[in-house]
Amino acid sequence: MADKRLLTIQDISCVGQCSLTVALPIISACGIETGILPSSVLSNHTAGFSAWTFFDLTNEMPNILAQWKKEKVDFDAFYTGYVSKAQIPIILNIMNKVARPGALRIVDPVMGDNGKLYAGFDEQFPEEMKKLCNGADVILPNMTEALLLLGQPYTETYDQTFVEDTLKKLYALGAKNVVLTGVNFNDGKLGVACFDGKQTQYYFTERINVAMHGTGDVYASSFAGALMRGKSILEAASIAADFVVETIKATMPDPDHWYGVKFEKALPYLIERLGS
Ligand code: PXL
Repeated sequence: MADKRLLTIQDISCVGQCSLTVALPIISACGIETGILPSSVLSNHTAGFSAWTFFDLTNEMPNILAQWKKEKVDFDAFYTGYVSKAQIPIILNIMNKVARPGALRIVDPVMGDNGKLYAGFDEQFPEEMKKLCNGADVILPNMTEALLLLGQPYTETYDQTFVEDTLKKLYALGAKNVVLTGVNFNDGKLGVACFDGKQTQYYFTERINVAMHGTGDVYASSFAGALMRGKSILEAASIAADFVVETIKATMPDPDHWYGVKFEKALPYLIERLGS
């Protein structure tokens, strides 16, 4: 039996500890072979740096697919992150063409945070992102992305009824499971809400009151790795939440480290949590 192989599709931000520079090491540390399809190359990410270079790799995607088809390359899972509007139909095609039977689709609808779209994404982007969510096995939006997908205004405060209503609407976009991240009821805890179309399950950790960049990518990567290691959705969601807390704690002593989290320091914790 061939070992599991995952393909992650997102940008290379050369510096900044997000997207592929986070996903590749984390999923590999989980013991899962990780192929990459870079969607673009940036000098650094777009949150906090004053400027960046951007090289679009959309045109290379069909060439890579054609070559993979020749080599009979295929995957047990796909995990998508930061991609552009024009790439979504191409990615849907790639996922259809190089999937092993039963391949999982894990979609992190990376679009924004704190109520705002990331620089470079336009108002039409969420409409296209819905197409990637439709048919996914798991989607992992934060509250900003959830409300962008639903065309609803952003809100900082909400209650359990609002969260569960949001989960139902996200599920109706055509994903089998919804993992809503960054859920907080202003009670000192931060967590995730998982919905499989029947029940909602929550997992909370302590809320550390610092905003750190790249934690969404660290979360989705460790979730994908744990899921591929055979954990259930709730287990993977919980392990990923605890891992993110460890990465934040590893970063906090160094206030100069503003652009990302020191996830490297917490990899032994993640490996330990996954067991043998
Ligand atoms: O972490 C999400 C992300 C990924 N890639 C790039 C980004 C961001 C968030 O700002 O700028 C290039």
